[in-house]
Amino acid sequence: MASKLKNAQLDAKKALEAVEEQFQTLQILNEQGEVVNEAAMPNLTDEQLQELMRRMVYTRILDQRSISLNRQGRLGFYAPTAGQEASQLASQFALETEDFILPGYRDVPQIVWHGLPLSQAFLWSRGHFQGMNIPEGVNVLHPQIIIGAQYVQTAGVALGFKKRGTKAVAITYTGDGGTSQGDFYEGINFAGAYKAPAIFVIQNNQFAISTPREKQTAAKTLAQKAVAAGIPGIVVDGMDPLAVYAATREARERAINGEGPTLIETLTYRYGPHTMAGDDPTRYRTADLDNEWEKKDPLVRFRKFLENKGLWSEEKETEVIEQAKEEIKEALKQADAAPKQKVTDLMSIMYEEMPQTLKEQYEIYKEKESK
Ligand SMILES: Cc1ncc(C[n+]2csc(CCOP(=O)(O)OP(=O)(O)O)c2C)c(N)n1
Ligand SMILES: [Mg+2]
Repeated sequence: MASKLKNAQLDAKKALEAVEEQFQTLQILNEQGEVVNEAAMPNLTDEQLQELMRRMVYTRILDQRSISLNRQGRLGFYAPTAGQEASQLASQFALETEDFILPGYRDVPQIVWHGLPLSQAFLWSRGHFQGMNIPEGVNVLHPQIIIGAQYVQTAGVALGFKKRGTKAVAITYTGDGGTSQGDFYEGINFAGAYKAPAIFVIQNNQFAISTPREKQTAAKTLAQKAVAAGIPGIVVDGMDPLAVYAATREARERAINGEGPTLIETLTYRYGPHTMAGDDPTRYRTADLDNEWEKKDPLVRFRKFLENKGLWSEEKETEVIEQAKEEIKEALKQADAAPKQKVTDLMSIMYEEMPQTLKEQYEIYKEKESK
């Protein structure tokens, strides 16, 4: 009896190892910008490849400007994005306009490239209600601060698409830390059970604030968590825009074809602090680790790849940088022109029909604000 149990334990361990071995990392472009996996190469035109690079360069500038604006007190909440451009932008690039993005707090670039005016992203950062007033036809929610909550909402949006027969997907993002939350499991499980057209992205940037990935879970990969939900999971090199694009595009096709959700783990790194609210990464990350990841930089490898094809140049890049700076300046001007937020604004947008208790307070504040 005892030995029988021992064998069963051995088998369970073997079964786990067999599962874990399946989760190899998909890479198409190596650190030198060379194609190492021709078979997985996505079908993108030269113009599309250039556009993806343009967006990555633009977003790196947006990150630098946002950090400095935050330091000047001209932006509020900001979670830096440098290092994560391939993971964020190549996954958004694989979507269609009708697809719906449910972002986390670091995922502002994806919703901006999906159509949210930059001035509104700035207003969201400032906590201004106009930042959350998403224009008609822009299929995004404002970024979620509660870790993992967007995973459950995504299952719901995707199920809505399915029930209405809408050929669109709902995509969401969380971090490595987010995969420890109950909402993460509830979201992928529910979407799996109902074959909802969802794409769940885990941006594994190796740290949840200061908690390293190894302390987060005993699982060898985060993508393997898909197995328990009965859905496909894949690990991709998150510093490789082509791998991220290919994996997301394939997930989208499966979802649209009624085959249900996919979980994608992108291996990536944030170069900056967790947020601009006082985090100091030198207290939990070594310079060696930073250097190791900076060598994998998505812009560097994609630039090399495009230059080799004669599709990118220094002049082109300078042009993009200048355009980004100009547009950021203009968007900031627009954000500055928004009316000062009043307490009555917050009350009046909260309810269609205001409760009596609030109505009384509303009148008090209206009176105060009129002075
Ligand atoms: C439910 C919940 N618990 C805790 C927090 C505080 N918090 C904010 S960010 C963060 C770490 C998240 O790390 P990860 O998911 O890896 O995302 P990253 O910031 O690295 O992109 C925590 C614990 C929160 N916002 N929500
Ligand atoms: Mg993280």
